[in-house]
Amino acid sequence: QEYTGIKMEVVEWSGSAKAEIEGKVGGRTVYLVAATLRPETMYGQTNCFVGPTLKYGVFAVNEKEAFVCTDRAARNMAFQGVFSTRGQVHKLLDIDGSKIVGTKIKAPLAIHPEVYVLPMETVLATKGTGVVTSVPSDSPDDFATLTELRKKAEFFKIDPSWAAIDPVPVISTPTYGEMTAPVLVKQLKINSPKDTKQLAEAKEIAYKEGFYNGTMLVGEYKGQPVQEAKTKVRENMISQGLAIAYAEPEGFVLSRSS
Ligand code: ZZB
Repeated sequence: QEYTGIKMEVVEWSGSAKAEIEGKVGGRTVYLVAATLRPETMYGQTNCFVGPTLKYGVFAVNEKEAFVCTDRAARNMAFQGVFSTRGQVHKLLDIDGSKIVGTKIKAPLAIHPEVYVLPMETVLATKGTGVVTSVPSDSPDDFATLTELRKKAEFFKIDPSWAAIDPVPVISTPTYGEMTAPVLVKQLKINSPKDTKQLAEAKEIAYKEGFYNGTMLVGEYKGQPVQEAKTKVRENMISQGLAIAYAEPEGFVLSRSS
């Protein structure tokens, strides 16, 4: 899989992360790196997700920057020329996903430029970077989780203001309009992030509809087909230093049967 790793710069650490990080990153700018297959949807980011029970590391990229992702992703990055010394991982510290929740970060290209990190129980440690940027307008998983978090903020130990940004229309499709994911979640009667079977089906439909029939509603490629905008947005983000290329051989993704 050829992912785009979106660099989400930390603006303000959560209280618990601040205590852990203090004095350990040597003045580096720290980014959460979110693996996405839909770079053209980045205009509609409303938050970011980490797995609350997953373990993350903060890894030095060079003297100036550090990335937050899983150990597994850092090892892959080391062999893709992401870090200053090829093949070498320089971990600055370990940190639990639950402690990163509540951190305020920048969301590159997004209409809402600053968003918060929220917990998502279905984030897989075996895929991507373990960090997922959230686009609830076009990702059924993101919409289902955001809806659940809003309903039960206290249970999930989040401040409701962290989940306050509503889905933003970024792509229009002939069948589902400007809110592909919310429409599919309703049509397939998805009530919670635990409805994994229907969510997998919704994701498949949303991917196909967006890719083959979607039109950009915002941004530099407004009015253009998603098929054309996708690679252009990706390349622009990478050349502007807002994202990195992050590849993952299919065979490494243990959770997938295909
Ligand atoms: C933003 C986004 C916007 C995404 C969208 C999807 C959609 P795949 O096909 O299974 O590889 N993702 C990335 N890493 C993880 C992880 N570790 N655990 C769970 N989910 C993860 O799926 C890749 C997509 O799954 C990624 O692209 C990411 O969410 C999420 F409008 O990033 B995406 C219809 C999907 N729409």
